[in-house]
Amino acid sequence: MAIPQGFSYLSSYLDEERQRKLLGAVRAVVAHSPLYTPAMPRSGKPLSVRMTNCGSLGWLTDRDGGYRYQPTHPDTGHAWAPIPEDLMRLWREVAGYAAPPEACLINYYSGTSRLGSHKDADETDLSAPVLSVSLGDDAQFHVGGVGRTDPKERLILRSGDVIVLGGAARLAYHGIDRIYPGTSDLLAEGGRFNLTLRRVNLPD
Ligand code: MD3
Ligand code: FE
Repeated sequence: MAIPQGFSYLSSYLDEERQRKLLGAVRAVVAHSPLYTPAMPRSGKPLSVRMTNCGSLGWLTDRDGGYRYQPTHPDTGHAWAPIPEDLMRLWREVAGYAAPPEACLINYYSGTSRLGSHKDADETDLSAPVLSVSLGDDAQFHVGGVGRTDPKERLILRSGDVIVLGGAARLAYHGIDRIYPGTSDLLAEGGRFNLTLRRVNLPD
């Protein structure tokens, strides 16, 4: 099966020093905006991944409001912290898109978390790529096509890997099947952070 056009996998893009620096920045964001447990629209079924954000907008989901971007944390009501400069630099290095990201969704996976197949389409600017950074334990990732039942390709995402999702890949179904606990020493508590940088609104 073919990985969609516009899927760019930068294996081991971040060396260990850069991963540690980025992790420090993630810790500071989480101290300001704690990880919360998102819930599915309507059913309220909790996701097994915990989430927070940084940037002028953050993506979230809860039972009553559904999927959306908003400028404040759902529990604290505070504005999200700014996107750390190291992540803004990474976007300029690899995104190939002039306007800066507005949102950085931070997902935290424990050893038993997964993320079901979905596509990311809540953004107005779908011509901008999504940029993904993996930190911590290995994860089995799948990516398919623009249809839910299109054939899927699986690969292992490791700490320091970066993916750029542009072009047709931007609207492809994807998800995380499982985490491989104990495969990275980066996080003392184990598990995995995934950061996704997103442009939400069309640039002026
Ligand atoms: C392919 N995150 O936050 S990152 C998400 O590892 C999300 O936490 C996963 O899916 C994670 O929405 C996968 C890789 C990724 C991110 C966005 C994509 C792949 C994508 C958007 C379109 C196609
Ligand atoms: Fe996604």
